Amino acid sequence: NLSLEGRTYVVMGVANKRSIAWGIAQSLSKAGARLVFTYAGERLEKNVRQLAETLDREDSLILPCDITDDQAIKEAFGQIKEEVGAIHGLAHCIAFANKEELEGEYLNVSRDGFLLAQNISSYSLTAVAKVVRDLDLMKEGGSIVTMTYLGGERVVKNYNVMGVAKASLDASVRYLANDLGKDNIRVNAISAGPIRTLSAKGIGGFNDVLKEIEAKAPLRRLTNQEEVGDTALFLMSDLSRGITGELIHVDSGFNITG
Ligand code: 0WD
Repeated sequence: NLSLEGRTYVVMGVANKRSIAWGIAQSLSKAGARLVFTYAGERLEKNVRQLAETLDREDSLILPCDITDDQAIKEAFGQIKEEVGAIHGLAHCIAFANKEELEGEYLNVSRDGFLLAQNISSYSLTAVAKVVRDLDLMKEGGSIVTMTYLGGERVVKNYNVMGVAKASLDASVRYLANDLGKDNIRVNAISAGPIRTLSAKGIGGFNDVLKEIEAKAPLRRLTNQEEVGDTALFLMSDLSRGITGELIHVDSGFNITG
């Protein structure tokens, strides 16, 4: 069933109340999950603590974890193991690219900008999955969910270096699913339609993209954090037990249009 009662889930990437990670946290919390939040840096700690306080339960754990730092990842997950024992799922909702490389031609991307986007937006999933397995944190099996976007499957104007990072993230989901399946750990991606968040603001022409969705998507409307959150809930629950290595679009159907 859809209940996550008695289970613990790590949610990475809450920056503010508009964050997709926060939508996921709310869906998981409503289903009875205990949550562990990790945040990138001190700047975000207050936001995350204030948001966590609005949840019905008071046993959330809140920890820093800069995903570019292997030692920081080890420490954060080591602490999670000490405090909660086993976890049953993890939502990875983290991405970054230089703003000036999210417009114009892709081929202008710098080596540093390319590697930065890959590091934060793609490699971080693999780094976390490795630590989760090394620490045997999902010893009862588990579900890892990451966030991707259509720009990794086809050319989306201005998405550029982030599209290349999402393609690498999507491929990582398949390889990780293959590696972790024997431990009963599933790995899937949600490809969300465009949602107005802090990160989305950095993408050139974002408002035009939103208008195009409303005009062309089969459902003729935008998707939102709640819809993504509920799909994450499904992927975290036993109802999705036969699904791994998959990419599910939560985009009002936009990806099927030409
Ligand atoms: O339209 C959208 N908003 C879509 C977003 C459509 C489809 C997919 N996505 C993806 C994004 O690419 C990302 O993977 O969803 C994920 C979450 O993005 P979001 O909710 O749109 O954006 P935001 O609320 O800004 O959260 C992203 C967070 C960072 O926020 P800031 O604003 O501080 O960059 O990623 C985290 C951070 O919390 N982050 C890091 N976390 C740990 N270590 C790091 C880092 N080094 N860098 C960024």
